[in-house]
Amino acid sequence: MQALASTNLAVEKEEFTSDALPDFTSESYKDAYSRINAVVIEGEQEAYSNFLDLAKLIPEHAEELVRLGKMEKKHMNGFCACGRNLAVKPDMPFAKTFFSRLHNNFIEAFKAGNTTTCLLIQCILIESFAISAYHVYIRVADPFAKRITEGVVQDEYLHLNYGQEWLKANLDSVKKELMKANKENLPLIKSMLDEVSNDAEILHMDKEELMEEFMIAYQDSLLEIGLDNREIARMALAAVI
Ligand code: PL3
Ligand code: FE2
Ligand code: FE2
Repeated sequence: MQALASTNLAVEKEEFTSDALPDFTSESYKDAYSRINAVVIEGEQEAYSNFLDLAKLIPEHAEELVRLGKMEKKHMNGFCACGRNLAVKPDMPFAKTFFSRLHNNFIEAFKAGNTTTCLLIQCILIESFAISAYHVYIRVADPFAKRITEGVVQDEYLHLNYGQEWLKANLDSVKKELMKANKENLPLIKSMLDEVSNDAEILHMDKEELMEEFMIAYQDSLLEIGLDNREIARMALAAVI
């Protein structure tokens, strides 16, 4: 009786402890991975095209922005390889819909020449989202994907940093637009996270941990841009109200 009880306990621990690695070959893992992998591939692809657009908005930094954009293409290829390695076909239609609202907001801002909004969407929100997701994923990824993701996450800090520095240098004149763009787009990040949290859970990525990592990257960057605690708190609240 006692032996049975302790066996059950061991099984439970194996299944529910989030630091245990998932079974990368199970059907449920591959099914969830088909959407998460697609989201990441689509995110990298859109990031590439967003950086090319940013190069047009900030011609004096065009060379640097194109260089940053090319990194995104490499990231995309890396994540395509991760899917292939697990014999998973990414669900690209799902990912296109997943990004559509944020993508439309970026395109609209680009067409209107709203550089601040474009930088907030790509460099602050999307890059913080990527950094948080990749950090959490690295802890529970298969060895091949872990190696790829570790390389990618280093680059994402350069992307975050670019936006941060530009916004910092222009803060006085862009603050109002920054606040407005944040109010419109941070809630989209929150609902995107909600939308993939069940799939992420199957990959052993904890939702609270994802939110925590996101908030760290996001708030750190706002602090670096030069906003004060009250302004940062006000901006972060846009995610919950
Ligand atoms: C820009 O460099 C990259 C844009 C990608 C954004 C991806 C966000 C991913 C959220 C999905 C949550 C878990 C994924 C982790 C797995 C690789
Ligand atoms: Fe990237
Ligand atoms: Fe990036």
